Amino acid sequence: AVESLEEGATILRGWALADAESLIHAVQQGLMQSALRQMSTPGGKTMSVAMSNFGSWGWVSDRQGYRYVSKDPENAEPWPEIPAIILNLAQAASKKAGFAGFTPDACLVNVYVPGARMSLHQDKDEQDMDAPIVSISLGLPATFLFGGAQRRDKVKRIFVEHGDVLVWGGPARLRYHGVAPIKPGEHPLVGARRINLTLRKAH
Ligand code: MD3
Ligand code: FE
Repeated sequence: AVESLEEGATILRGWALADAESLIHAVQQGLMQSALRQMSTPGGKTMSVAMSNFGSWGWVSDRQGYRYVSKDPENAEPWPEIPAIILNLAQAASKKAGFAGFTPDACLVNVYVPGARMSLHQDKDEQDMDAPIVSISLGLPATFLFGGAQRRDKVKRIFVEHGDVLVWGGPARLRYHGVAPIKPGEHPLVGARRINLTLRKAH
């Protein structure tokens, strides 16, 4: 089912369900090369979400700030390639949502355990704000917080679960957003975790 949340924001419920096992397998393969790690914020706090990246560019955060880098700082190697199954799904979903020709060069892997959260922020580290962002949710469900153009704006809560794909672009691209603390639970394919794959055009 395709739902429009508002202009530029589309939820494709269950869009990734048929490929879920292959997606999870591909993620696990990539994480053997570039392992999950909890990054620090520029302010020195450790993020509750564990992260890694696939693609030509990977998003990192440390005391120096937020940026995209072409090599994993943990092993000095290029990040693993974006697995074809993930790339194809993101391209099909963005096309379905009205963004043809999306060519992501960055896939951020976010892994949440119960209690982990992501506070309200904007995604502003990419060079091409015309490209959408595609998010694939696997494992435990979550509540997305979808705000406005300013931090103080009212926030909508959107329940997302295993297999849901969200596409954000156009007027929704710079909205504040976040993830409420993940509730305890077990998912049959991934255990007590939520995996979010976020595909972007960084450069
Ligand atoms: C709405 N990740 O990594 S993806 C992030 O579920 C991030 O892990 C969340 O926000 C997660 O930066 C949410 C969904 C998302 C991504 C970008 C957006 C929603 C967005 C940009 C604008 C509005
Ligand atoms: Fe974000």
